[in-house]
Amino acid sequence: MTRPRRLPPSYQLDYHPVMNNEKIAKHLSQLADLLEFTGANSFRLRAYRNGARIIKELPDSIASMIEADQDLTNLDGIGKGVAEKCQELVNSGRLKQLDEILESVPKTVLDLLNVPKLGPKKCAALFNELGIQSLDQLKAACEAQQVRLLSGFGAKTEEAILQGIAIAVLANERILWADADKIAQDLGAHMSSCSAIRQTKFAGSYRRGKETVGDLDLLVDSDDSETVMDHFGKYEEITSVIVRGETKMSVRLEDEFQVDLRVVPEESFGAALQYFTGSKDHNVLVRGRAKQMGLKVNEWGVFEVNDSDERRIAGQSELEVYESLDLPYFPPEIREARRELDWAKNNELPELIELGDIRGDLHMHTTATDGKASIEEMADAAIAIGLSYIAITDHSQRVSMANGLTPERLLDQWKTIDRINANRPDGFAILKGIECDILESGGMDLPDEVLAQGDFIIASVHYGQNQSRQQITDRITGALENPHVSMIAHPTGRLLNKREAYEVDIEAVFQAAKANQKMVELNANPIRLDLNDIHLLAAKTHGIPVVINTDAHRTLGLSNMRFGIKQARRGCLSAADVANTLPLADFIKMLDR
Ligand code: DGT
Ligand code: CA
Ligand code: CA
Ligand code: ZN
Repeated sequence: MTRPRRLPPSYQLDYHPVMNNEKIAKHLSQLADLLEFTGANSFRLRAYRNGARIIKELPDSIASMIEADQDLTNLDGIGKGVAEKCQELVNSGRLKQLDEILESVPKTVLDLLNVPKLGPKKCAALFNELGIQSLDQLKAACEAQQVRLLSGFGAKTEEAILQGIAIAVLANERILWADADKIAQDLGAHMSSCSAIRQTKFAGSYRRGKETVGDLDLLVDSDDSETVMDHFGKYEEITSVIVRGETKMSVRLEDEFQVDLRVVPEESFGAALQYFTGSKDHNVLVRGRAKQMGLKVNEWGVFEVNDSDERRIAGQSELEVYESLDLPYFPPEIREARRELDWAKNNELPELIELGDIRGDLHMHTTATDGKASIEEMADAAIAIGLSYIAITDHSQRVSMANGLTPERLLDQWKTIDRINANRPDGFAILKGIECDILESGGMDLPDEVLAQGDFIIASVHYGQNQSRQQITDRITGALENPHVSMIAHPTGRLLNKREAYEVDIEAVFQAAKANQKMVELNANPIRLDLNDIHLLAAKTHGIPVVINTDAHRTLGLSNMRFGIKQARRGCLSAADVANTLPLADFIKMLDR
């Protein structure tokens, strides 16, 4: 391998910490996508896409490997071409080839790739044959019925594209909470080295734990806004400054993601935090309450207003703001103007679930199907994070592309689990489970006499997601009527920013779950978060036990539980509403109902 060109130290410092594996992967897959628009040969595209996938999941930093002069081509699936691109990225922060393509292909074509079911090939055809460069133009072309004329498209595809544009537009505007969290952690760390700052807090939808976040709202408690803004401006991920005022500054990071900074004095910090946490509708209720009491509340504090002057009675802490209005402290996740004010009035504010309440994780995969770790490795990782039981729930045979389990392989796996359990001295339990598909025609993918031998049977819809509302609802309620099924997984099938929920009558699902004493899942994968917050509150109201699961496909996936907890809190769930907060014996009792 040729030695990477050594760059002046300052230049390296600019890029090394920034060019992490995730970014390298993103550049590579963008390069592949854009090459597709130029009609490049597919062999190279595949190499870049594979490289991107591998690098994204690599535990070691590519930048450090390059710095240590290690040969990247020793990594499985990384060839000379990809290795060279990595070097170029780490050394210069850019890819010359990518810059060149962008001179003739506008970057907005990449937005087309966010339309569900529109792969790179079809997007390239739209660009090359119809000159479509953006979602707006795509919409216009669909409406003018031009898209259906292209070979390989047709009226049905055109219709589907038109429907998918909305989700693609949204994907451009909002990012997953988990991705916002990465930015917040990183930016928070950057801000913490500024000595002019007393405290920082992220407010807005991020603080409320909303499943997707439009922009980040950063509040800083300081008397020296110039120093704070200078420091903020040095954050290495900033691509442009939108506006800088006296105490406010807005910037864009990569992909146009916006961060709003506000510097506020100590005596107003709590009021500002309350105001900018929102939601807007919650604030309307709070202001209404203040008005009733003859008070005024804004981002500077709570004030008594007399004819000529105002006197501040609260503002330094959020708690103080709420207390001055005779209100309890509202956890940010429930500030959505749903029922929180009524609950407060009746002293019924729920005590929300916390990560530490969780004792088990009942949905995960192993190397037997599409997981990356063995049963024992998953168990050890679960023990390490403090769980006392798990269920191993690989896919069933219908999911052939994930090597789904036949009855024979499943029964074998369960024997193995029995053996592992028998040899464990620590009391940790592995439940024998399966994520059994609900077939397109209805009914379970594995025979009853097999399911009867398991401890925790999950029913899932993976195929036939385009069926009618009646068909899908019938399939799910049918599964809930099966005596061996314990829980329905990711009940609506939505993938945030990627795929709408399938058509399902969720109320009918709840009725069936209730009638058959079954559980419903809150899938904690940050792209699923399924059930959503509104559904969760409905499930709670029906008294249907919710199970929060990670659906982990590797040991690290078990740590996704925290995303599920955020969502559960938004759904106003307490520990008592969530079955996997129970000790094992009680959980099993609940299964045996
Ligand atoms: P996002 O960014 O779209 O995910 O949602 P938020 O809730 O973070 O909204 P954002 O960033 O526009 O504003 C942050 C908070 O500031 C919002 O939740 C409530 C407060 N806020 C902003 N503008 C207004 C306003 O015009 N009236 C009131 N009452 N509150 C506002
Ligand atoms: Ca925001
Ligand atoms: Ca904002
Ligand atoms: Zn699964």
